[in-house]
Amino acid sequence: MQSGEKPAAAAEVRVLGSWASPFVMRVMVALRLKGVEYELLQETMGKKSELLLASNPVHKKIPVLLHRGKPISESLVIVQYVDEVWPPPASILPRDDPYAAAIHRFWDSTSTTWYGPRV
Ligand SMILES: N[C@@H](CCC(=O)N[C@@H](CS)C(=O)NCC(=O)O)C(=O)O
Repeated sequence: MQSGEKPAAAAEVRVLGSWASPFVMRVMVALRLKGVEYELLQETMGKKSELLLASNPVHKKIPVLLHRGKPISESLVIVQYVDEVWPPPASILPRDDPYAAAIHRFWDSTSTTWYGPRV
């Protein structure tokens, strides 16, 4: 591997984002909890890249997760995807209790509305 080249695992998972965004932070925390290697592609605030516009044409916002080139938008949708794709032992939502998982999702989206992302 040449210097500066990313390992194959990180190349599979890219996050379009910025360190300054709590929504991006939520996605990075989820990936780290799962031990998933990823590459952060920094977006410049106020200047949206062509990749961002093509990957999230509906909202044109960060974060976007690119998994093997396929884009997923909205931080809570991304966290759920990460939880489903990368297996336990680390689990973000309760797997064996759909009611408990629904309550978690309720408070996650509600706290985002009230205070911004908590996780
Ligand atoms: N509901 C979205 C919110 C994402 C969001 O608001 N991202 C901001 C950065 S913190 C953004 O991209 N703002 C640019 C814009 O509004 O054009 C999520 O949870 O991912």
